[in-house]
Amino acid sequence: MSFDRLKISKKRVFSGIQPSGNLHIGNFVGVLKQWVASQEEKDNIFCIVDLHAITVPQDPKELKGKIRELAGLYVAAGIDFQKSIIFVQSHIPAHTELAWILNCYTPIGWMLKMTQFKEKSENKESVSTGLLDYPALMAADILLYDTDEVPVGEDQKQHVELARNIAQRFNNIYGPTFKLPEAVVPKVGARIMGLDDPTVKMSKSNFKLGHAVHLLDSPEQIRAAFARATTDSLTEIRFDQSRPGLYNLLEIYEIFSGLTRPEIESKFADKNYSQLKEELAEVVIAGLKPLQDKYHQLMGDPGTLEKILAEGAEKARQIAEPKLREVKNKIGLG
Ligand code: ATP
Ligand code: LTN
Repeated sequence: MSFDRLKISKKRVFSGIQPSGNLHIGNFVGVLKQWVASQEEKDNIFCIVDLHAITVPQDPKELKGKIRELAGLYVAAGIDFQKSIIFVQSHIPAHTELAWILNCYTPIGWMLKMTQFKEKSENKESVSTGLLDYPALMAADILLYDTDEVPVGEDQKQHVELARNIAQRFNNIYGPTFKLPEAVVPKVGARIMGLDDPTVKMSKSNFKLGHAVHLLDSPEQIRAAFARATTDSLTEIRFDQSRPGLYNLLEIYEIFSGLTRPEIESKFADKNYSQLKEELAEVVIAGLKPLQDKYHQLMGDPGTLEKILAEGAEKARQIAEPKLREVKNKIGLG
């Protein structure tokens, strides 16, 4: 068996993305690239968190398609299912069961403080209890697998800290049960901003034209999105955080080109914004091409993906179920 569960010296990594909306370059640089880079030295588990997606309304047919699409994108981005576990959250009932238990050890005030809940519930007529409770399910995801590290974008740090607090509280009552996880946020690219509005995070659930570059966008769509990106009325091209539109474009360029900041600044010293946007589009198109090719190849062969997900669920179950049993025993259930 190429998957070696006995290498306990490796750090356990768990992370997930919701199968809602279209994956964008923020998700790619903020998390997917990190996941792929850590495959050799870490023991990775990557989840398609479909139960989190239903905290806001979803069309059933579309959701089903999005789950497969996201699994395909994980593999196309370079996650090797022989080295890492890839699985769908709802295939393992232990996640919802532990989430319920953790709920009962989490003060409601902790949930009400979460920035994501405040943002997502703002100005909504009706908000599901699931949206408020979302971090308990995320804590269950993480704690079921004795996770050491959780690679996420900046916006999810608070949820990982909450998972840690819940774990600590449970351990204080019942003795050592859960490992205390840590969020790992990339130095560059942890928060790619919207191209239409560089004051908001690029987001899968923002469907405004020109807001994001999606991983499966055509070269024409990518060129058009960058061409209309919001900048400012100045001319000098340099990394300056007080000019958020330009800074965001340069940060994307930095990640996709692999050049250093001084190299980039000197490259664009005599160029204007539209030249930067054109070159940026080309570097992103080239950077996404291998992923897109692999994705289309994989989706043409549906059996392979089903097999990857079935194997992944089996491996995940072998870790999650004993942990859940341990928790239930400690609290007097079962
Ligand atoms: P939504 O807006 O629907 O909540 P999202 O774009 O935030 O979606 P998620 O599924 O919530 O995407 O996030 C997947 C992962 O990508 C998370 O770890 C998150 O922190 C990271 N991420 C999301 N947006 C960005 C971004 N703009 N820059 C860097 N990382 C990001
Ligand atoms: N809340 C995360 C997705 C998510 C997750 C997790 C990330 C659900 N469970 C466990 C890391 C670990 C998000 O919205 N990006």
